[in-house]
Amino acid sequence: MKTLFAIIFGLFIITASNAKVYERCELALELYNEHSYGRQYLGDWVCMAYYESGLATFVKNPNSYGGNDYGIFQISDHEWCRSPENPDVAECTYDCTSLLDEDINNDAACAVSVQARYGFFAWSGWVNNCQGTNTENWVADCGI
Ligand SMILES: [Ca+2]
Repeated sequence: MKTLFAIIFGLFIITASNAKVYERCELALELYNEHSYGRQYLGDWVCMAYYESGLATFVKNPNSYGGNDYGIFQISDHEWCRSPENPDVAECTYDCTSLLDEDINNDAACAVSVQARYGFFAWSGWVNNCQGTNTENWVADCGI
């Protein structure tokens, strides 16, 4: 349902701007080549991002803490980025709005911090759809 909402919302936004939606292998290659993500868990990253955001960089959804989750990795303003709803605690130090643009450099860096603390259990999209599956299928044909 969340993904469906993200896709519908995304289609609406795309008509209004050039906001970016990644292809599956495009994301895998960028995380691997430009952000030094390990090969072993690339499938988990792509699967998680698919179910969290539909691989769209501009998705913003309400979270259970009264704030929002932002961007392709749906990073929360509860702990990680700074939003009007949660202006103080921001371990990744930057404004949540910077997680909605087409440049995923800071998204990728922050997601590593989230993953280091909680593993992929930080993301319900991963828990509900990717955990226990053969996530390698998401990147097996990406040539890496
Ligand atoms: Ca960004």
